[in-house]
Amino acid sequence: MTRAKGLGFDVVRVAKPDAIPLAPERLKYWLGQGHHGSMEWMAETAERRADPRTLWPEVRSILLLGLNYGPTGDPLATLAVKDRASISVYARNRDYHDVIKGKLKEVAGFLAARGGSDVKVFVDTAPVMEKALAEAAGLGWQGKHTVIVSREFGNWLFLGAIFTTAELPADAPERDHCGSCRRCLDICPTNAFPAPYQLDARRCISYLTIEHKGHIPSDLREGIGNRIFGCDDCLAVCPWNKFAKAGREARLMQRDDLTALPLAELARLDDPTFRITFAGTPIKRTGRDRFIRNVLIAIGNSGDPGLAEEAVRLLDDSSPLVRAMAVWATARLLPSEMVADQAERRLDDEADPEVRAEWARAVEGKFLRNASPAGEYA
Ligand code: B12
Ligand code: SF4
Ligand code: SF4
Repeated sequence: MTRAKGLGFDVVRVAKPDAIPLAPERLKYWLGQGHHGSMEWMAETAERRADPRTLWPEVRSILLLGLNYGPTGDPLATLAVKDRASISVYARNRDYHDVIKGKLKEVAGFLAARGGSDVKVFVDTAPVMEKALAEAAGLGWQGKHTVIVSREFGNWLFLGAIFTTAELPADAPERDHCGSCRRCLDICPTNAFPAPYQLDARRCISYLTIEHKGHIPSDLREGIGNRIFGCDDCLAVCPWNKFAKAGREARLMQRDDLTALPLAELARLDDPTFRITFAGTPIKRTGRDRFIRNVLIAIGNSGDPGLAEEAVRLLDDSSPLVRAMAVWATARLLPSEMVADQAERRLDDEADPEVRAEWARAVEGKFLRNASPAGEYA
């Protein structure tokens, strides 16, 4: 434990592999509702994910480690600056997977050498229900927004797990301290919680802007605002953050140059400049096209006609994902006769059916009235 803390982990606790008896049923229910959306890997790995002993039959104890990444300022401050991009706190510097994996390997190596046990390390890289196990180990409890809340660090903990064949004494589980609070549920801009403790990922901005590879359903675009990568709203409003401290891992501290980037600048990134700008961060993994799709949604939500020229320029992008959102953003910012003119110039050459459908709705003025049918790409 001392070793883990010396390496920068803020909390380390132990759970037994049989400590999450309710998890299999709850995971099954979540998948059954389709709440995982297009994250098929969640369904494919369900059996191993539901029970650590299926993933590794020899496991006897699981160390759950938390690394505090508490922000220094108000994480929601950029939401009000409409011509700037809001990037989630967790993505404002190095990819946490890389940072935590290295540290986990060091702790695991130490454990293995000291006790002669076998070990395996996991941070979001294997089918492990990290949150349920962390609650069982007493790191915190799964709040109504489903994320682990700690009485010491609030919402801002990354989780990692070390499986070991060593028999270690288990820690006591944490109990739920949400009480009658429902701040996280009420703040969600896209209504992603069908009930407390349940998240429909298909409506979550984090899923839509990071995991989802296709077009973003039109009824959810407005709620995204200027959040171009991830979302922190439900985390940031939790009253338990009053006990949070700023994170001390330098590689995870926010880079000021990534905190409020101008949308106009981001809209101009081509593939090489995108890769250079976001090298080493989690953002790089989405690829340029999905990223520009998100930036165009923010442009469409900016209400700033000065940004219309960026959207118009991207109407001729080689990616249909980008063209479709350029149509939407253009239709939100330009008067209808100008939208019709842009459509007329391009429709003859537009072969992609989804971009054509987007044009059809734009010309009908549906986006302006925000009356397009829900979830046409869902
Ligand atoms: C898939 C995934 C996502 C998906 C789905 C999120 C979700 N809630 O499941 C998406 C892309 C939306 C996502 C978003 C985010 N994620 Co994510 N994600 C994961 C991942 C890979 C798996 C989570 C999982 O198993 N989901 C399946 C469902 C079934 O799990 P669940 O919601 O926990 O289900 C429980 C509850 O529903 C509960 N339950 C159900 N009914 C009831 C009833 C009652 C009464 C009670 C008490 C409980 C209860 O029981 C279920 C089982 O425990 C984990 C890493 C990992 N391997 O664990 C990271 C992880 C959860 N993500 C993380 C983070 C940081 C985020 C974001 C904050 C990123 C961002 N800023 O954009 C957001 C937060 C959004 C949110 N409110 O959850 C961290 C959370 C750390 C923490 N402190 O908890 C993790 C653990 C990664 C890590 N290693 O640090 N994520
Ligand atoms: S991360 Fe944002 S969109 Fe997702 S559930 Fe939380 S508040 Fe809603
Ligand atoms: S905001 Fe309130 S309901 Fe949500 S996790 Fe925090 S304490 Fe629980």
